[in-house]
Amino acid sequence: MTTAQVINPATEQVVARVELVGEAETDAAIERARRAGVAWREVAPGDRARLLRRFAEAVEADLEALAQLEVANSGHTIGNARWEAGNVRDVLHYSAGMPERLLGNQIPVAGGVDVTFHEPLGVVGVIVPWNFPMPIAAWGFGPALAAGNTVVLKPAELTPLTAIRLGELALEAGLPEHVFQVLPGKGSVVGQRFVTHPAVRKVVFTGSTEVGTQIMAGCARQVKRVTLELGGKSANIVFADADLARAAATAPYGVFDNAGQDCCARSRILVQRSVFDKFLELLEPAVRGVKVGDPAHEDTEMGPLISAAHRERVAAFIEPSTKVAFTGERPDGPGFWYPPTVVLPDAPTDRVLTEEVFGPVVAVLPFEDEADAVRIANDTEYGLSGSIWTSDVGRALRVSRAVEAGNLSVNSHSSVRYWTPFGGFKQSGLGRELGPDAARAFTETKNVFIAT
Ligand code: TAP
Repeated sequence: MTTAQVINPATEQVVARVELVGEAETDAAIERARRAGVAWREVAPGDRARLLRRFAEAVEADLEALAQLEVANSGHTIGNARWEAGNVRDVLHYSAGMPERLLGNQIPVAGGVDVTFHEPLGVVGVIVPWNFPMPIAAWGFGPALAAGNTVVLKPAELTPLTAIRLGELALEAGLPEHVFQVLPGKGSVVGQRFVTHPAVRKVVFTGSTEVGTQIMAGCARQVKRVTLELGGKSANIVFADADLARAAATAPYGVFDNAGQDCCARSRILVQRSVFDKFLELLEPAVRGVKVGDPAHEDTEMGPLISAAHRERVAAFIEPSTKVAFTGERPDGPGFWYPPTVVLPDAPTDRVLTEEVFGPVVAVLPFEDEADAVRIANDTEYGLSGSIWTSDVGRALRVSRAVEAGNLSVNSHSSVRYWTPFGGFKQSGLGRELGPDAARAFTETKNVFIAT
C-alpha cells in the first residue's frame, strides 16, 4: 500500500501519514457495501432514522475534536471548522427525518390500484474535494443513507483526516459495518473506480468542472446516476440604492471566506457606476482589516491556501499588467499564505473575470443599470451563487429571477442551509443537494399497478 502525507497548510508540517487504498481494495469495499445494502434497505425507516440521529449525536460529542482536526487537515480557521462539524451534525439530524417521509403516491386508475415507491439505488460513491472536507461529504452520505443506500466515500488526497474520523464515528454510533466506508486514495484510482464499477449505482462528485465532465462522460457508459457540484464565478451585485456601508463591510466575507477556496465565492463584485468610487473607498479598510493568520487562533478570519502548488496557481492570476487596487495582510514565515487581493480588470476577457481563481482574489467592475448588471453577471459559463444588494424589493426579485445561478441571496452572502436546495446552473453542476428533496436524489421511482 502507498501512503500519503497530510500537511498542515499553516505550518507546512506533516501531521499524519495515511494509507491509500488501491483498485483491488476499492473493489472489495464496493462488494462489501453491496452486500451490506441488502440488509440496510430492509431496516425499518424508524430504526434507520434512530441510527442517523445517533451518528449526529456522536458528531456533536466529538465536535471540538473534529474541528481541531480540520484546522490541521485543511488550514481552516477554528471558527469555520466548528461551523463545518456542526453542519455535518445538522445534516445528519435533518437526514434522520427523511426515512419516514419518503412518501410515494397512490394514483387513481381504472381496474386496480396504482402506487409509487422510492427505492434505494444501491451503492453510492461520494467523491469529495479538499476545500470543505466535512460538509460536502455529509451532503452526500446523510441523505443517501437515509434513503436506504450504502455509501463508499473518497476524501481528497490532501485532506482525508476528518472524513476518516467520520467513518469511525458512524461505527461507534452503531451503523452496521460496511454501510458507510471511507476510502482514502487517489481520484484517478478510487474515484475512477466508482465511475466504472457496475455495482456503484450513483456517483456524487464535488470538485472542478474539468474532472466533473470526465466523470459525467464515464458514468454515461452505464447510464449511471450522477450529481455534480462544480466550480463557480459568482457575482456580488451592488446597486446604488443599497446600504453601501454594509455591502462594502461584508463583501470580503462573501469572497475571502476559506481563503476564497469556496465554489460560492463572490469573486466578481459588480458596482453601479454612480457609487463605484465610494464603494471602493469603503471596501479598502474592510479588506485591509481581514485578520489573516494562524487558523487555530479564535479571532483569525482567513487562513492559508491548501498547498504551495495551489498558491502558485492563484498567484499566476496576477500578471504584471494586472491593476491591483489594494491588498490585505498575510503573515511571514511558513504556511501557504496569500493576501486578500482586490483587482480592477481591464477587459471582460481578463482571466480573473472568466476563470475560477479559487483563492482570495476578487475583481471589482462597474455596471450602468439593472440590465447591464444582469448581462455581466450571466457572462460566465458558471452559475452557482450570487448576491444582490439593493433596497428595492422589486428589483431584488427581478434580478434574482434573471441571474442564471442556483443559489442567490439578497442583502446577504449566505448560500448554504441544509434545509434548502443547493446546486448550480450551467457548468456549475447537475442536480441538487440538501433541502427537502435530498433523499429523493438517491432513489428510483417505481410504479406498481395492482389489478383488482
Ligand atoms: P478536483 O481535482 O476536481 O478533485 C475533486 C475530487 O475528485 C478529489 O477527491 C479528487 O481526488 C477527485 N478526482 C480527481 N480526479 C479524478 C478522476 N479522474 N476520477 C474521479 N475522481 C477524481 O478538484 P479540487 O482541486 O479538489 O477542488 C477544487 C475545485 O472544486 C474548484 O474548481 C471548486 O470550485 C470545485 N468545488 C465545487 C464545489 C461545489 S459545491 N460546487 C465545492 C467544492 C469545490 P484527489 O484528491 O486524489 O485528486
